[in-house]
Amino acid sequence: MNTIPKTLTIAGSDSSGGAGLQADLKTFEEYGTYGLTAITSIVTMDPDNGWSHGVTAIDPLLLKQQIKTATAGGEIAAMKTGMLPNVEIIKIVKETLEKGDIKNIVIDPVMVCKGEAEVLNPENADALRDMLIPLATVATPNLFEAGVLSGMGKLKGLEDMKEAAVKICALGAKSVVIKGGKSLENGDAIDLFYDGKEFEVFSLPKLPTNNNHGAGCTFAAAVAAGLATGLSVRDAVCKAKDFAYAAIKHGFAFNQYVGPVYHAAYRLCK
Ligand code: PXL
Repeated sequence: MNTIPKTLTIAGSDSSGGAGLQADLKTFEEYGTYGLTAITSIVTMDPDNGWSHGVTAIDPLLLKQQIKTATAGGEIAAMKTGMLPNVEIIKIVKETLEKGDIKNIVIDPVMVCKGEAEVLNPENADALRDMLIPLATVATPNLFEAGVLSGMGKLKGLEDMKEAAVKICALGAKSVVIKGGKSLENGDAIDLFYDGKEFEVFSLPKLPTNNNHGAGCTFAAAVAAGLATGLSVRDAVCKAKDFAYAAIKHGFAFNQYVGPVYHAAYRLCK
């Protein structure tokens, strides 16, 4: 029997390779899991226009067919969601997860691409909150997304993060990790984990680099892969923090506009 744990990402494609399902698949591989994908959207970046992003949603029927394909091989040990470009697609993901076959569900509530100020689609945030957060084994919002999901707006420090974490679990997520990353103005790169009962702060020194494109996707994918390999949620989050930290530390400049993380760094760059 094949005992290699399977991991599925339902996410957007980032042809520049740092974020999206490319980040997820590379991370799944690093953890020794067998990665599967269903593409929700294709993101392109234009070097002739200041790296402006274009997001093209996949036909919903095509997403359904991909999910059918990816789930046709038996048990999936863990899955994660990434960019979900519209409410119809969020609904398809909800219906997939409600079947109950996948036990470990990481909801990464992607609302913006780095460097793009606009929220992808305002009604998406409500649909993510109402349809997917209640199904999450663990939700992995960044600081901005946690502010939106909790209805608190801009989160300014650890106390705000704690309040937001409680509110996000009250929406139905079993646990949440808020990726403060380097977004808090003072101090270290702080991530806050809350399992519905207790808080745990994961803190590492901020790295002096802008080459961190894909860090959020990589972190969430690492949590999913950790769960797939049998770690507890808390231990999966702890290992994911180290995995993402190494990936950011060894990020590189792809061109003048973007610097992705290096997904193999945890294994290769010690
Ligand atoms: O980092 C957010 C993100 C998620 N998914 C895809 C992306 C991006 C940002 O560029 O392209 C596909």
